[in-house]
Formats: sequence, structure tokens, C-alpha cells
Amino acid sequence: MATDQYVHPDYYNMDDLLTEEHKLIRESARQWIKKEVSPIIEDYYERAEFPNQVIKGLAEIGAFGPYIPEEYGGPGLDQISYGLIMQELERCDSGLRSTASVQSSLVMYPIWKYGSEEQKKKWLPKLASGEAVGCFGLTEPDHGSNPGGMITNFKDMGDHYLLNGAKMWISNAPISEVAVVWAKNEEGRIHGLLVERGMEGFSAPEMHGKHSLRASITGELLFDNVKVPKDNILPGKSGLGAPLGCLDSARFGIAWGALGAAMDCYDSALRYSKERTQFDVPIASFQLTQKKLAEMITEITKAQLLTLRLGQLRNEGKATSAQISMAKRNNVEIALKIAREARQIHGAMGITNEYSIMRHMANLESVVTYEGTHDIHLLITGMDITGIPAFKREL
Ligand code: TGC
Ligand code: FAD
Repeated sequence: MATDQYVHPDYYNMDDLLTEEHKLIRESARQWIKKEVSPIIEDYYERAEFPNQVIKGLAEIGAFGPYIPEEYGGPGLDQISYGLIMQELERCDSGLRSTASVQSSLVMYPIWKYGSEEQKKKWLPKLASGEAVGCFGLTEPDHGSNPGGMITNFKDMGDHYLLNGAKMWISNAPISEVAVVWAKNEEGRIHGLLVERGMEGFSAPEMHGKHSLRASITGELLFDNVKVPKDNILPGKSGLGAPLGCLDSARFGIAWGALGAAMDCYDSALRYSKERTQFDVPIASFQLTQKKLAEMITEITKAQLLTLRLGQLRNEGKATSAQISMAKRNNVEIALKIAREARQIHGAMGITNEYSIMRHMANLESVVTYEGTHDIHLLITGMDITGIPAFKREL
């Protein structure tokens, strides 16, 4: 395993716009990753396993619910700190970031925003400390981009709810103590339910065979007449806007994260191009290599500006869902392109596990699809600027 030599690119002195606290938070995440995760990540990725031993460290660097207030066990940081932590994690591996962003934005966020006081006190401190892991069940076998069509449902049985249905492609599902599950009531209204490990009729089998995000564990959520206590419904918000509100927070983290993967690919390609010689000169001296590197740093710099501005807007409570969609879509797209170009600069070495490039490239194929596909985010921008939704067609 090669030493992690990562130095983050900062062509426009973006660090001048960060506070000392931001830089400290980022540095502690970076140092922990270099010491504890970089040396093992390739191995876990190859074995398609999540390294459970990093959960405690993730909690210690504040990666679980960075913006959750201290009264509920979180570090109470701002949105830019959240973004910076996600960026460092995905710089190492998208699966590491996935685990943290699901826990933060898709489990802690809905409990914090829509949960009862008892639910917050019961779950948030445990999730912040890593004592419990959670997952978020929205996608179903027949309802991915169109979650509003979901068929998972619950009936009011008087003293409890009876839950039936199935979710798939659920990050962290097999290792979760609690699942935030979105299901329709008898009137067809979507609600969030907290389904706990061990409830009769509930199982979370692992899904196998992924060529992407191999260091993150993915599973199904199966509900066969699960009796869910009435206290486990999230009382604060219902309707499709409730899960979509959580996605805003997660997509924001992904925008920062994907940029981290892009920066790692660029950093590696720049270093390699100065070390590797062909025709007796470093390959960095060829104009075609310089074109690739120059275009990479240009796209990274544009994305850094977009992302930091989005962080400022989110800190002020002003970021719109459509602005978040634009950043998620743009940053994943440029990260994928940069990974492919960086792979070429590394020549044959680029396909090996000596470098992180091919792993990033494969991971980003999940990231471009989950949390809203590339095309769904384009249509969100289209709807925002024209006022006309183009998601649904009559045939
Ligand atoms: P539509 O009629 O447009 O909206 C329904 C209601 O929701 C409101 N809304 C939002 N609210 C908050 N945040 C948002 N981003 C929102 N977008 C819409 C909307 O105002 C409306 O409210 P109301 O009060 O009028 O009812 O809904 P639609 O059925 O037409 O669908 C729109 C569409 C396609 C954009 C949406 O369904 C969508 O985003 N689809 C993509 C699905 C998706 O992203 N799934 C992600 C699953 S989780 C995941 O992938 C985790 S990966 C984890 C990891 O490992 O990192
Ligand atoms: P589909 O919706 O079937 O889309 C297939 C293709 O059709 C795409 O190219 C799409 O852009 C296109 N398409 C669909 N509708 C339209 C339209 N209206 N206009 C134009 N094109 C359209 N989900 C969760 O709930 N929780 C999780 O934790 C989670 N983790 C995941 C982890 C991984 C590794 C992966 C790969 C997925 C995960 N997902 C999770 C699911 C993810 O959110 C869905 O895969 C995603 O929303 C897309 O749904 P789909 O795969 O069913 O694709």
C-alpha cells in the first residue's frame, strides 16, 4: 500500500475564506484518515466489506451529525464544517462518506427535524457517538427516481401500526440498529417510521455483487407484518417533502464529497506526471498531459467556488433545493471526468490498487445515480428555471 501523500489543491486561495475552526476540523479529519483509513481502505474495498472499526473514529472527528446541536450529542458545527468533513472522507473513499452522510443527513436529520423529544433523546446521542448506526429506506424495487409511487404501507391497528413492503439499495441497512422508513398510511400519505432491529417480521439482508461502493454495506429492508409502536412515527412532518427535505441535506454533503474525490484524483495525477518519465522526460512536460491537468484544476476551482458559496447560503438558511441539485450534479460529473482523465495519466498503473483512481471512478458511478440521478437533477434545474416539471409524461 502506497503512503497517502495527499495535498489538497487550492488554486484560488479558497482557504482564505475559511475560519481557523474550519481548517482545524478539516485537518483533524485528514490526519485521522491518513493514519487509520488510507492504509486499509483498498483491502476492504477489494473484499467488499465495510471496516466497522472506523465507526468510533468517524464519531470522534464529528462525522456523525456535524450540525446536530450539542444538547443531542452532536458537535453543533456549521454547514461548511459538515461539507469539509464529507470532502475529506470522500477524498479517501465514497463509501466512507456514504456511511457518514446517511447517518448524518438521512437518519439524524429527520429525527432531529421531524422527531418527538423522546425520539431525539433516545437516538441522537447514540447515533452521534457511533454506538448505533442507522439507515434510510426510501427506494423500492419498482420506485427509484419516483419515490412518490412507493407501495410500502402501514395500517393503524389501534395500539400499533402494521408495516408491510420492501426497500432496496439501502446503505448501512445490514448493520443498522434503526431504519428511518418511508411508508404510506391508509390515505396514501407518506410518513417516516423508526423501525428497530429485532422487531418481528423485519429483516435487512445484505445485497452482494456491487462493482462500485464496495467498502460500503448495502442491503434490503423487508417488512412482513411488522408491528411498529405508535411512538415510532415521526410526528413533525409528512408527505413526500419530508424525505426530500432530508435529501437536500445529504445532496449538499455529496456535492462537497464528490469534489474531494476529484481533488484526490488530480493530486495523484499531478504527482505521478512529474515523477513518471517517458522519452527521457517527465510526462508532465507533454502538452497533452498539461491540457488534462489544466482542465482538471479549472473544473475543481469552479466547483470549489460553487460549493463554498452553497455552504454560505446553507449556513444562512437560504440555499434552495434546486441550488443543491445543481452542485450535486455538477460536482459528481466533473469528478467522474477527472477520475477518467487521471486514470489515463497514470497509464497502466492507473488500473491498479496502488492508486485510488480506479476505486474513485467506480464509486462515482453510484454517486452519479443515488440521491437523485444525474438526469433527475438536470430536470430539477429545468423545472426551477422554466417553472414546468418535466418528470412525468402521459403515454
Ligand atoms: P413533487 O410533486 O415535485 O414534490 C412533492 C413534494 O415535495 C416537495 N419537494 C421538496 N421538499 C423538500 N426538498 C426537496 N428537495 C423537494 N423537492 C420537492 C414539493 O414541494 C412537494 O411538496 P407538497 O407540499 O406540494 O406536497 O414530487 P414528484 O413526485 O414530482 O418528484 C419530484 C422528484 C423527481 C424531483 C423527486 O421525487 C426526486 O428527487 N427523485 C429522486 C429520488 C431520490 O433522490 N432518491 C434518493 C433515495 S436516498 C439515497 O439515494 C441515499 S444514497 C445514500 C448514500 O449512500 O450516500
Ligand atoms: P430509475 O429510477 O429506474 O432510473 C433509471 C434511469 O431512468 C436513470 O438514468 C434515470 O435518470 C432515468 N429516469 C428515471 N425517471 C426519469 C425521468 N422522469 N426523466 C428522465 N429520465 C428518467 N436509496 C435509499 O432510499 N436509501 C439508500 O441508502 C440508498 N443507498 C444507495 C446506495 C447505492 C450504492 C446505490 C447504487 C443506490 C442507493 N439508493 C438508496 C437508491 C438510489 O437512490 C436509486 O438508485 C436512485 O434514486 C435511482 O433509482 P433507480 O436505481 O431505481 O433508477
